[in-house]
Amino acid sequence: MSALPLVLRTFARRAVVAVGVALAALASSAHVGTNDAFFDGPAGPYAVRVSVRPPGVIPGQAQITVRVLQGDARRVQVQAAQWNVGTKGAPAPDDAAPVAGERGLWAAQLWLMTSGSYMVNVAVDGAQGTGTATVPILAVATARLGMQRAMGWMLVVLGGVLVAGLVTLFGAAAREGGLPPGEAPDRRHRLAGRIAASGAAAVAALFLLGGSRWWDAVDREYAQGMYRPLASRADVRWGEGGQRILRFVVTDTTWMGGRMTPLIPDHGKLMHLFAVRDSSLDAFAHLHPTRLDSATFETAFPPLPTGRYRIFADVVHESGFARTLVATADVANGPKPATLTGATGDDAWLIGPVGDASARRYATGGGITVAWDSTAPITAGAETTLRFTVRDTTGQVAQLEPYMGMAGHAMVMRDDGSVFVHLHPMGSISVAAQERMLRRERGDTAQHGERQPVDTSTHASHGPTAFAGTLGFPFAFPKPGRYRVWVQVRHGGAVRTAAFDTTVR
Ligand SMILES: [Cu+2]
Repeated sequence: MSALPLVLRTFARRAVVAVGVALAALASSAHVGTNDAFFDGPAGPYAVRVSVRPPGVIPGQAQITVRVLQGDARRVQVQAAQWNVGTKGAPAPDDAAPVAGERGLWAAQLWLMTSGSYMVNVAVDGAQGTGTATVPILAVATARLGMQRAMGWMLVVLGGVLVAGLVTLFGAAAREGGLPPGEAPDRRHRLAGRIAASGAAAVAALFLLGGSRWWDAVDREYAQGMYRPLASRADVRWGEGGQRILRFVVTDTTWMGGRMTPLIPDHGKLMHLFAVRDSSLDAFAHLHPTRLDSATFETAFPPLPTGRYRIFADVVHESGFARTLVATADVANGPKPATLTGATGDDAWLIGPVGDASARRYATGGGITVAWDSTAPITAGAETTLRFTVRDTTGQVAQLEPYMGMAGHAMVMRDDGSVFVHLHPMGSISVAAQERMLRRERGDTAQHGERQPVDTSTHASHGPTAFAGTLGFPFAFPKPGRYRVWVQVRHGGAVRTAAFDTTVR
């Protein structure tokens, strides 16, 4: 009989331990610190703004809002399809519900059953006909739900009552089952009752033990499937000819394990790497390393001052999975930076005091200024548009050239590095992921993008050749704190970088 209390005690202890971690969220997700997806663009004849907040636990429900900015929508439908299954294999679309009192705003929830890369199809139907937008999202488990203390104890008590009832039942049945009513059990019957009760207790104990093992196994499997940033490292060394070289290596074993699909270029580059001087945030570079082998990337390191740098490297897998790799690099023995800002090709950097990041208008040098137009206070979790106006030497709104196919790029970082997101006017989604998904929908099932010629058609060579100097980036800051936002545009052939500080409440 001693096995039973023991099992009950371990079960109770486990339930109480589980309580301690009410919701142990990981610090990091696919972008760093947030996994929300924003898309601003066309759905056929309609202009829509789609936001998708994937669940932190899988299976879970993604929260979707669709704002029809232009056009008269009567019906909005949403559908989530896994990247490798496509729309054909996906569940039927769900109707989004119009949000009361909000014109053109629709909301829906979609179940995501397994982790991975999904496309969310948003179909709009109305006065202008029908149109669809495809938004790539990532479903990754970043949190683990614990049991509430009261619930744990309630289950322990209920389980105890059940086991006690079972033991009593078997004991009574063996002791008194064969006796005529009113007759007291003799020694033999009492012994039989005790044996039956012990047997029942032993069986119950085995069941509890098995259940506990199963529970642990499921929990372990979930924990293993949780998203975690891949281990990477970076260093800066002197190369030949006095040029500093940044090397970025993905050291995680899963990277080489063959479980991931190959990388595809985004904006024509396999990797977009950002280096930010730690804590002071006063030196910034946006670089594009080339790949030496499957796990090693290298690029020339610009003349930034010495110090410790946080490195964020964006890559996109063929599955549409866009991830940010994180590392730190110590830069020693640097030259005294000759210029405070510079660019070669698509790479650009900025050192501290070019402009005043605490002001609403930033002078990037060369007479080009960038102003942050929105003045309303920003709250964590609230969807917003970061609006900027670029002006040229004459004070007029500048005409911008495409910078890697886009009117502009914005990088948002919390001062402690716990949030880092790379945005475009079309949102936070990866264009490469979106294009790959649309192409797969059309029946292009090439699985090994790596062995295909590198796809440089990715809107870098076609698409608009000029943009107005007014930019809007849809975003929601995931948590309060102090942030720095870098905005990059191309004007007169040169990449210009502006920096802004902001506090999110
Ligand atoms: Cu880039």
